Amino acid sequence: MIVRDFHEAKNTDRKVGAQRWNSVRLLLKDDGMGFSFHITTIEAGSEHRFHYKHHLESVYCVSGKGSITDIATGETHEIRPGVMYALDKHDEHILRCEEETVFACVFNPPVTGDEVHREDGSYAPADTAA
Ligand code: 9YT
Repeated sequence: MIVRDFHEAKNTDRKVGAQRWNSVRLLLKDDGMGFSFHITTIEAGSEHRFHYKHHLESVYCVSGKGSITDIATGETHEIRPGVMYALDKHDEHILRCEEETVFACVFNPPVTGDEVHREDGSYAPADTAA
């Protein structure tokens, strides 16, 4: 069994961040679960364009307020606590957070821990360098 405390993990290199977001990766590829599990916090008043071309991701809003726009369809959905979105088609999207917003996120295949967003908003495939 693996047991980890977010409040401890956030003070280690499990916490990564870039422009106006941070993410505490509670499970990574080397944990052998077949997915990674992250708690992501996005700053109030920020907007992010992501496109996980090589990963499937589902995201559950724990707290905060915002919206997500599906670039392919132009549809915008409200994000509030209790809402989940799943990027089942590797959907390119824009995430806007009006308030600081906290998400629980799962990636398949799992993130290794070294990924940073590339110019196109993606992370590298799991079997190549970040
Ligand atoms: C909300 C969202 O897309 N989270 C993605 C995970 C985060 N960017 C990370 O851990 O890299």
